Amino acid sequence: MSQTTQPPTVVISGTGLYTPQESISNAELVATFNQYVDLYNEDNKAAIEAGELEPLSYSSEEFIVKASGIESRYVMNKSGVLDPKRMHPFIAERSDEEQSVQCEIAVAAARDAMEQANKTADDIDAVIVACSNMQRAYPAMAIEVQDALGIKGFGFDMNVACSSATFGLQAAKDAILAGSARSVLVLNPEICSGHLAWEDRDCHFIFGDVCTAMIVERLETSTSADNWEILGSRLQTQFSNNIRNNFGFLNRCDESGVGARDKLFRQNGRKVFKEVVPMVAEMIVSHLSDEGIETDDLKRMWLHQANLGMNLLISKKVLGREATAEEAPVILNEYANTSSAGSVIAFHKYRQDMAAGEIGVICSFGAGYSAGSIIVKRH
Ligand code: CO8
Repeated sequence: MSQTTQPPTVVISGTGLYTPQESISNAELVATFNQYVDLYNEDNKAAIEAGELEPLSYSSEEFIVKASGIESRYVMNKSGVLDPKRMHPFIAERSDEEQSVQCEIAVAAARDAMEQANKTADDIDAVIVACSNMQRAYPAMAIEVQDALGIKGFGFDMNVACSSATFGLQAAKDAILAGSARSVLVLNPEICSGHLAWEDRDCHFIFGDVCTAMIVERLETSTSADNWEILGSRLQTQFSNNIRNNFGFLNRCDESGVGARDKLFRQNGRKVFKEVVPMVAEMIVSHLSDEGIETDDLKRMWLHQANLGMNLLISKKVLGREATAEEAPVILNEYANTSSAGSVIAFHKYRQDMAAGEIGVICSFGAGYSAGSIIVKRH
């Protein structure tokens, strides 16, 4: 007679957050942007009057809050972004012997998560750095972080844009289940300010910088006071050009494109909104149903934080009614869109009130398109 063994219970046993010290309000952002518009229109007066160039238009605080729900964003450097003659952060290059900026913020978030999970470097076998943009091509950011923390084992980078954290979580869970690691550190160091076109009114307000961290391990190895069992994970991708950034190592092979607008983030926000909302709502509903969970039993949705209207619509489609602020917590008002880190910030900040046995979903969506749903239960 064959005996079936239950797969081990995999948990998120700790989370960490690094928040940059500097923050930019919509009022500050718009004031700088409008000064930039005045300078641009003055510099290009002749071409604009000759009809060869379109003048730029002002941005507005009212528009930003109404269209997105964003009120401020944290950044690694404020003075560069708020200089109308510069319009991007100052982040000094460092020598090969110094710790890189992205590694530094990842280490800060990692220490926070390790403390919460009661883990030392010796307990961890793998580091995954999962985010929208890596600071360099190689060596992998994850290997630098691994070295900085004194973790043995292995590390690798992965990029699935805004869904990097959920994809990283599934990769971590799978590594634990396969036995290739006892405990995995997943990091999302998002320095979005470095690849945002601050001169473009359509998107200059959207992004902020942050880093999140998670520890994933077996329940039986956890000594944390706060364990979240991963009941199931589901990932989905569908190719779309509606969110795109063409920055890459082949750029220099065609000088005509170097520094062109397409080498920074750009999107067709309306289309993204329309196409991604139903895709994500259907994914959560079908994932819950396949796991045998009633939507009435879903206590919380830690959704990707891109747009308030989007989150209100997704949570309404999932629940069949409007979600309360507790059911779908919002952090994008303070942090803006922090790409893959958004849903993890929400999970980090808004879970302590939940009781043992209560269920929530960490959900990401963004460029690719890519979407991820991780259903968790408080242990
Ligand atoms: N101030 C005043 N007016 C403005 C501004 C502004 N700042 N910006 C645009 N307008 C104008 C437009 O020109 C337009 O005018 P008109 O009607 O005359 O043409 C009007 O306002 C309406 O503009 P939109 O249609 O663009 O406005 P929306 O209501 O659609 O709002 C949003 C725009 C907020 C972008 C919205 O569409 C949205 O949030 N969509 C969802 C996008 C989304 O979720 N994207 C996910 C991207 S994140 C991701 O995948 C990670 C990528 C990697 C990270 C990159 C880091 C840099």
